[in-house]
Amino acid sequence: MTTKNDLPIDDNGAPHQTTEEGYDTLTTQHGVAVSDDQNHLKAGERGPMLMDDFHFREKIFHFDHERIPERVVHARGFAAHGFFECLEDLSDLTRAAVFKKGEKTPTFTRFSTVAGNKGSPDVARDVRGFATKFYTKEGNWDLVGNNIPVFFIQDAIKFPDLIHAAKPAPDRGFPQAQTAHDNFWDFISLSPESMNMVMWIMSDRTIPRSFRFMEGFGVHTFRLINAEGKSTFVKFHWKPKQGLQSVVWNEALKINGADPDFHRRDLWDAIQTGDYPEWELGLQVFDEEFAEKFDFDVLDATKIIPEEEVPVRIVGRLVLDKVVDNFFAETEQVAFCTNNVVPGIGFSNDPLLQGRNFSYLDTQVKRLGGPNFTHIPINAPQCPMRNFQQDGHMAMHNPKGRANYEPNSWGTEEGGPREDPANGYRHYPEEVSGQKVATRSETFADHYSQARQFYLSQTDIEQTHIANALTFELSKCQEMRVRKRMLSHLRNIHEDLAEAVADGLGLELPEPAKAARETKTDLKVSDALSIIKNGPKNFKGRKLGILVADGSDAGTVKALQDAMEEAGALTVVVAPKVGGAKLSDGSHIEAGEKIDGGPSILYDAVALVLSEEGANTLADLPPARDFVTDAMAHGKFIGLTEGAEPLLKVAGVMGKLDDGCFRLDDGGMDGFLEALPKLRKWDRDA
Ligand code: HDD
Repeated sequence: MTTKNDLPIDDNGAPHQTTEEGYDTLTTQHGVAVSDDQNHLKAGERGPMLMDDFHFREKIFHFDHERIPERVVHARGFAAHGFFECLEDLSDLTRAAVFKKGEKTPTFTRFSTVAGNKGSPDVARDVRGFATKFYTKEGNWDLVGNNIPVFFIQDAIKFPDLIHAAKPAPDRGFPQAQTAHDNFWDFISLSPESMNMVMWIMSDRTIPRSFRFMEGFGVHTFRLINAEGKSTFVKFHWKPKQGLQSVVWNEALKINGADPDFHRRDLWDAIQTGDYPEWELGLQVFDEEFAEKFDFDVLDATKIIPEEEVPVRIVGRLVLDKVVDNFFAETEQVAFCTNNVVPGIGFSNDPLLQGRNFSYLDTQVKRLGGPNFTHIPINAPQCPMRNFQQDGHMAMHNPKGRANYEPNSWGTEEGGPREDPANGYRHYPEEVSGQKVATRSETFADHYSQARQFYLSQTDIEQTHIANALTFELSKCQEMRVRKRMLSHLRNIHEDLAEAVADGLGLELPEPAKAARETKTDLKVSDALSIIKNGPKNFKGRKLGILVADGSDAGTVKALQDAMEEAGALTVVVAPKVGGAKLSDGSHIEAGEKIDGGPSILYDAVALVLSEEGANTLADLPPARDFVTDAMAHGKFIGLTEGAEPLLKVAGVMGKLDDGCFRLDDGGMDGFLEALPKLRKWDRDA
């Protein structure tokens, strides 16, 4: 080993910072250059370790402390930087700078699953978190929402129970990242307030195709407050420009094995290829008068306000255009707090929101180790931050000078900051009165009407998916009383649904559950609640898997690649060998995936561009047969060439080809490309 004890001193007096080979010099945390990072210091070549080895001790000590507690919920997440651009002047509603027309505010958005731990698969059936930190000129505003506009419970005091019931059972430590177990459905079936949410979580909303193709919701009613102090109620909506899309359950199960990082990889790839995902921010604004006459309580987080009743007004856009530099520093350490609001935005009395405002700040102290988590760059505001809060673990910036209190008489130069009654945050001076009571308002008591409305607003296929999901989940419950109790609730939502699930479980229908309040049957269907009715208009941002082998037609492959490029979609070439294949014109094509690693579940549509020789080679490979049977079973549009026949035969789909399958070499190319934006041929019973 070369030792570098004689580091030359450079011009400004600091030791040379590069090695002889030109690398930056490795140093200890204290800046001391390291001479040997391969062996620890010992007494003799084969002797015991010496305590003198401060580099070894520091390195191992740091490693031992690398982990921090994972989030108690939403542990698995993925985040990206971006910006929010306000497209409308909202000064009549709010004084917030973030809502000045043309204002661009830097953002950081973290998506997450709720129940699974940090290492759980991305496509678990679960609610997705959709949390955005806006680094506004007036401080940080955190909109900590989900991809579902309602929640399981009405009062924050039930949150620990809900999460305990959903997470692995305390005695056995499983099941992981799933709700298909007795504890979850036991709690849910004993909490009728969760029935609207149950409809949402049993729909395909909880198995999104990607973070990019899902909506986000602030859930609660918040307040906007204008410069005159006038308050208007608001609900926040994120609408993906890319349209809504989910996978089907059987796909989800398989994706979790094939690529547990499916969602994070998707977001990373989209941003890295410059296809920046975008959402519109929509507001539902309404006043006290509307709140008074609305069928439900606007403070009840288990209810929506249908878009048909209060339209969503689009006011801005969120663009995610930069991946993180370091996952831990940013994605892991970002600390969202619902209590982070800015002047012009305020809280309502939603009892869930009120409780959250305590929980988030509290949890960050546990997770990040102390009160100075706001000093971590990802959490620090990007506007001036001055106060007299000081000291504590990891304090990065304490108040300078002599004054660390106010009032003081040290003057404006040395005396530090002061409150600003004219511009500082003012809480909305809502009048409140009443007795101190621990009680649930009667206005929260209708638990079934909106669940029924959600169910009725779905297309047939979506209704079937809800019934199938409930059947699956309840069939994983071993307790008959849990299954039956759930069926008794379903009867209050819709008889057809209850019957379908009872039939799927092989059970008799029990008596309907006793409802706290009668179910309204006359709520209007809301198209906004369906995924299929809000799908994409084009194939942009989607992925086509092209299966090739030796002899595949070069012209067809090229035509598909060109068409996808023009559509803003990606193609992935899948071949028997990752080295690629030799095409019909003698050219060589690189493969993105070897067939074993590129199952059709990873793509939105597939093309089998095969020569007979190639199809025969693939027919011998089980993953190639699965590629085809899965694509058929999942309702994918399939482009194919005549040569693909031998593979189709062994995959057992030859006689089942339908009008979702297009002969690319026989005039079907245009039809295939036109079908793609529909994403699936639903009547194939996917
Ligand atoms: Fe929560 C994290 C969303 C109810 C307590 N929550 C967390 C995250 C999201 C949500 C997106 C992850 C933030 C991130 O990416 O770091 N939570 C919601 C929504 C709710 C909700 C939309 C209902 C409308 N949450 C809720 C309640 C409580 C909490 C009622 C407690 C009383 N949530 C937490 C928490 C977490 C959290 C324990 C865990 C990690 C964190 O806060 O930072 O404080």
